[in-house]
Amino acid sequence: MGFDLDEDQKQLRDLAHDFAEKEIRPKAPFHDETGDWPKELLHKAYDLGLVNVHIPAEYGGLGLGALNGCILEEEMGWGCTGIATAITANSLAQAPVILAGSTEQKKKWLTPFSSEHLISAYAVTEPGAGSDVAAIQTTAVRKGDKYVLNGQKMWITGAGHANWFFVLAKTDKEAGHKGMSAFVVPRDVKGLSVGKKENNMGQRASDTRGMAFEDVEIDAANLLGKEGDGFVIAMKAFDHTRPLVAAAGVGLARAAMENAVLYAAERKAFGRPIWQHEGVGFMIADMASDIEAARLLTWKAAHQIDNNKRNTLNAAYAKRFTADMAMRVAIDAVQVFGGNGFNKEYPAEKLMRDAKIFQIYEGTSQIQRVIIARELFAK
Ligand code: CS8
Ligand code: FAD
Repeated sequence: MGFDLDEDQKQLRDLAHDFAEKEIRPKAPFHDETGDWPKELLHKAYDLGLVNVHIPAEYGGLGLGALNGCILEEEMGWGCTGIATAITANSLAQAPVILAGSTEQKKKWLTPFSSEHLISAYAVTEPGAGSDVAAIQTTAVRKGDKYVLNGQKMWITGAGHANWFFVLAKTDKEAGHKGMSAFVVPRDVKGLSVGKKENNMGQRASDTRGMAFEDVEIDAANLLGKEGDGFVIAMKAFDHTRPLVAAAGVGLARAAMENAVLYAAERKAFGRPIWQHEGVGFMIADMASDIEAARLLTWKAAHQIDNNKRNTLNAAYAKRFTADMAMRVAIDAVQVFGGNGFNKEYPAEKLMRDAKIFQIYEGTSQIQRVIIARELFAK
């Protein structure tokens, strides 16, 4: 077992870091202020090969694997997690196709990403059901060689720009999670509407919207796996994407800590730099050690994917620990900055607003604990 990155991984990290420093960071305040979609940055990231890296090589991707994806994601998250989420959300919608799609489906839905800048979005959550995925109400009814979808989705990242959606719907309303099926829904189908961009607290560069399906007809060939497989496909996708989300949280926490270190070395109180007051120095020592721990948990969860091991427990460890850690570190960074921490001219307040969503999306911190407890007691 080694903890050092190999030369290829270092190059990947440096490429992503350079992009985050020179391209993402300078534009982040503008996108935070306006909520504008960072289209230009997405295109640049695409041209540099920083997007869709996990698509297998036989379907036109780089097939870089989960650990490499996390290395890349941490740097982008260090740049700005709103922009990083906008850039990376494709991977969440693509994961079910990679995991459960037939060869034909993978060719059809994944290969085009290699020649065009496309967006895909993952549509599971509904106005009435987020944590409780089995309680969604959207239905898909088979009619000949079509399915007809009716229902609503909420909080769908990238929905305003997506070319296609992964959609979870009920094909049997009486069968609980066993009555759920997974579909790919192209954007340009009749009856599909996408709402306004939500005005969120943080990660404001990212696009989140509600959606509605009114008698939306899609080809039956767009069903992933079999009828009834949808819930497990969605869960397996989370196992693959939660480490990625955790990696972005590590990047955010690192940015908050770096800012806190610089400020605490510069700012004086009672005749010395504030870091030399134990109350401040210890806060920063906790930040540094928690970030290190979060990265190791994240890399382990990703390493398990790359080694074909079930990682449900470790993905939940990584997501829970990192989300709570990033929030705590960002709050403490505001504290280190004192009054300046509360002011928009300084970096800490944005990091604190951006951090909060890590405890909510991709399964809340409470849901990660539910998963951890169930996995432990199942043993
Ligand atoms: O409902 C589950 C859950 O995970 N809830 C959280 C929902 C969530 O995470 N939503 C996120 C939406 S997407 C988002 O926010 C994107 S943000 C943008 C970021 C982009 C960056 C890339 C639950 C609470 C864990 C479980 O629900 P239950 O209804 O209690 O189901 P269970 O009884 O646990 O399980 C039912 C069956 O499914 C099987 N299962 C469960 N998990 C797994 C995994 N792998 C394989 N199979 C799984 N992980 C389980 O074994 C049960 O099988 P049975 O054979 O039926 O007994
Ligand atoms: P609820 O499920 O109503 O939960 C409310 C509170 O109750 C939470 O604190 C929760 O932890 C707690 N709670 C619920 N059940 C339990 C329990 N069993 N034990 C303990 N506590 C519990 N979804 C998508 O499908 N695709 C996306 O791309 C996407 N992107 C998002 C982007 C943003 C910016 C946001 C805000 C959300 C996004 N989501 C997306 C939805 C997100 O995954 C859900 O908001 C999240 O899973 C929580 O669901 P909910 O909002 O319905 O809260």
